[in-house]
Amino acid sequence: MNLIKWLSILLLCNMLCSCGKTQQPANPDMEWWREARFGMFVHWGLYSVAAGEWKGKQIDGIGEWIQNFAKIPNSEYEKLASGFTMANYRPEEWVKLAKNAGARYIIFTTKHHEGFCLYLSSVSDFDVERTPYKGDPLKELVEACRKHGIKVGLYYSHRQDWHEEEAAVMEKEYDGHYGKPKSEVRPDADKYINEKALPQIKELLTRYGKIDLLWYDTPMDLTEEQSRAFVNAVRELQPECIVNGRVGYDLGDYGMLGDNEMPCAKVSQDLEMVATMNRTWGYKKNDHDWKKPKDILCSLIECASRGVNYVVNVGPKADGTIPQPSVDIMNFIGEWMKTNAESIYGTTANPFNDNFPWGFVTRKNNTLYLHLLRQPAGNSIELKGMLSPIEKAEMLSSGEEVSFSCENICKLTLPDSLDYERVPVLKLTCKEPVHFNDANYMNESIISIPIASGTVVPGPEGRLGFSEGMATQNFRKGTGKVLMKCEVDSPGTYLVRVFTSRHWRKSFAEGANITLKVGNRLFESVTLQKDGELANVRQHSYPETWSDIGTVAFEQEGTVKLELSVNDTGTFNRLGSFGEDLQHEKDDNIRFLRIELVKQ
Ligand code: H79
Repeated sequence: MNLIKWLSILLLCNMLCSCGKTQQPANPDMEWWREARFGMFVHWGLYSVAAGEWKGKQIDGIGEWIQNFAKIPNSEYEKLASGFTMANYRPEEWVKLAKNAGARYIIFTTKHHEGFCLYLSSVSDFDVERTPYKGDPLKELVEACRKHGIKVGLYYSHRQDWHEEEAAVMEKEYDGHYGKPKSEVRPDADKYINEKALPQIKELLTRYGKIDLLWYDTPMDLTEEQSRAFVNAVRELQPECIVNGRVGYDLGDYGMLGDNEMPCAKVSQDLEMVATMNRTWGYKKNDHDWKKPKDILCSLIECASRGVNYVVNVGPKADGTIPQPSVDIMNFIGEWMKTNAESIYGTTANPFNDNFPWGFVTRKNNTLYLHLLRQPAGNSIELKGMLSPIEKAEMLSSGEEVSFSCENICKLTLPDSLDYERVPVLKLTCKEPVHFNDANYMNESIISIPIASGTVVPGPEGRLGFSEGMATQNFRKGTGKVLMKCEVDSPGTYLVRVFTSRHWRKSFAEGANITLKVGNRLFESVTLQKDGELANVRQHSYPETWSDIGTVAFEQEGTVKLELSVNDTGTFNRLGSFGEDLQHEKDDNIRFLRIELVKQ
């Protein structure tokens, strides 16, 4: 082949490759994000000035929604800007707080639903220029992040903007919001998107250097085309920037969970859980309902054990100080991470199906990390699904060796003096990448069977599935059944306990009715009762409830099959933002989490 021919082939290849690139921009590398596992959210805006109070009245609900909840007209809401002093704003201190806690990225609200920009925008004058602060808080924060090696995530509310009439979402509007009656408001989402939202995204992605993550929120009624425009803007300007799932239509680089929605089993895609430390994202001076530091740490661990990133929120006050309980929580996590971070960063989910009663498991190649939330019964742990011989067992923080034996079953005997308030981590090293059996076994008298460990058989009216957080979805009469199994190694009588959860705006459904087969025992047409609700970090967002439906006796050891179907989803009361009953509705799904067989 002559040189000219070679060159023309090369040229052609080159053209083809570059064409391909412009048509289909490559997805960003998720490496740093998967490795990170832990981030810090910052909600800061004019709502931080109101601090949950309007005209001397406490306003219920999440603080950053105060304009909507208290029906504040823009002309009045704008006045909050003069109180947004940021007088004690020390971005480097925020970044150090995140970094010392072990967070690898920060997500900062550049514009929340209120429409106010926490940076100097040329597109809108509803920005920090209206405050007493001289400077660009975003620029300073980004610089501090860079200095300390923290990745930069920007929150931008791309659909809701209560400052712009064009962006009006009619069901949320009130008379006088834009200085005129609701009937005269004329929304034009395209105009808002083209003239404010997209130009501002462009500002954010061109003025502050490298942005690592764009965090959109509440896509609501956007069309797929509109959502796509928000993704494309990022791909064009910063192709390495990750886009979160809430951009809409599954177009982001990872999936989405609800606010404060903890997954209930290991997940099957990249996911991130965002969580509050109390009941609000934006600062509220009277919200003292703080989760305990250990609970927040355990949420981080639990998320990691499901293969999910955990992003915890702080809501600074208008002067820039972060509430002390939040600082204490971050420091508590940091103290733990100092010696245990290896069990979080770059790990993947618990390889076993078991929900261990003593805590959570993460994994990295040849290593398993057992996070001990409480002392295991008998001070020992049996890892029944473990197939790889253990080479070494030690406490991660101290290096203290832990004795074990792996004959039939791997059994570990823990040191006596562990402080479970500090969540010790047991590190198990194997010679080879860990092999395991994903059957459901009994631990401490409970066989815990995640519904997501089962297989789905579709029904005449469709196919039930699993939500991102691995609760059942679309599960009602006619959408099929779930087949599960467990291993019974101790014959006897077991109580059958069914766990479901609900959205916090729904009451527990009345008349939800299921059929469950456990081995040879058939529980036919059982109406679920609320026999108890767990008091855990989920109780304000997706409360978990159990129903005891009866007992079953196993005469011998062996594999037991289970089969679950729904006869009726029941009805629930839709609760308003403030807990009031709004309407009575038929439910369209039962969110099953797991079944427990509890040895009697
Ligand atoms: O920024 C935080 C929240 O303000 C934001 N996402 C996190 C990260 C968020 N905005 N909207 N939503 C989450 C969905 C929730 C909507 C609700 Fe409501 C607000 C439910 C109750 C109050 C709107 C008003 C729907 C019902 C009443």
